[in-house]
Amino acid sequence: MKRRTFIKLSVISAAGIVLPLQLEAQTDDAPLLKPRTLITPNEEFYILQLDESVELDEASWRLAITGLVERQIKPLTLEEIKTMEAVEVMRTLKCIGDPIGEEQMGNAAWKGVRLRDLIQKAGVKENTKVVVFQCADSYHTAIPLEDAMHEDTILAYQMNGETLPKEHGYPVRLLNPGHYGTKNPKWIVNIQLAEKHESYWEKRGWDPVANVKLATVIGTPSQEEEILVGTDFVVSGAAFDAGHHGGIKKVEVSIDYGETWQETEIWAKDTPLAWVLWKWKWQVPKEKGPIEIYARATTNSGVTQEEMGIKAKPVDAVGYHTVDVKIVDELEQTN
Ligand SMILES: Nc1nc2c(c(=O)[nH]1)N[C@H]1C(S)=C(S)[C@@H](COP(=O)(O)O)O[C@H]1N2
Ligand SMILES: [Mo]
Repeated sequence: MKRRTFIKLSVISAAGIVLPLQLEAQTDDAPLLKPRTLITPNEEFYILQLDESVELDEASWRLAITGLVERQIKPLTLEEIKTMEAVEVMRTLKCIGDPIGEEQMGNAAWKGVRLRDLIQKAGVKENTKVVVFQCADSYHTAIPLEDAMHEDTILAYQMNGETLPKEHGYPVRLLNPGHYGTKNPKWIVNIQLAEKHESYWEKRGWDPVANVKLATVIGTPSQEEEILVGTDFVVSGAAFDAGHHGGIKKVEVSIDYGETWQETEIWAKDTPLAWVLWKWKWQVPKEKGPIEIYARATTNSGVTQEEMGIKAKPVDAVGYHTVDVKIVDELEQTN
């Protein structure tokens, strides 16, 4: 089996402590797992946006910092931003609006600058409460000033070692730790300091805070998959708490409706701001029939996911992800 190597990153957690890195994303089951790598390749990273991707070109693009600033500064070019101190982080992005288990979620290594370094160029007037991002596709969203000034809040121009792809916000997008995709705007053209702002999705009933909720997703098997009796099957997936509960401590699986739980192996992890990947070798029963697989995570702060799910709006769905499979004595090749 091919061994995979990953970029070494120096990562600082949401709490500001430097974390020991564990980048042992190597496994013999790799082709059977989903997700199959700690870092999602750019081509496989989910895309979610109001409309088509915006095509911006470096020559004419500028980043303006306006509103309650202390000094009017000339809008910045990408070149100028790239001369600033760069930071590299690993971050998982997740959409707020997905049903349990159909998570639009991906993990990448990003490079960029700290947002606060940019904001400080213009200075912050005392009455500033929020930082508003105006984007080239007419999307707009605001985050509290405190979050904007956090050292982990990054304006990224690179993704997995490549120039930030058009689909993911070229030339710059925000990475706002602990928050759903809605608070990670792409194609930013204007950063505005303000007293208040009602963002695009808030106007449509979505949670203005958008803190990521603890969630576990089962990647393999898939819904309604047929599995052969008496074989070994690798159940796998991801879990993520975006650092809100100190990261994921363990992930468990149940095949008896939550009566008993089996601890899985966490085979890849990094910072609490990135997902953990888990797998569990299941000895499939010898009898045919339907089976429901449950998965749940427990965090380092001792929180365990609960069974009850709630539907999307105004916050993301929470609860177990469950997958129904059929144990069969013969695998049909035809469907
Ligand atoms: N400019 C802009 N930024 C945006 C959006 C958008 O529609 N326009 N969608 C947001 C949503 S809802 C999500 S989940 C993430 C998805 O980021 P990705 O497409 O890079 O995965 O982008 C966010 N940033
Ligand atoms: Mo989203």
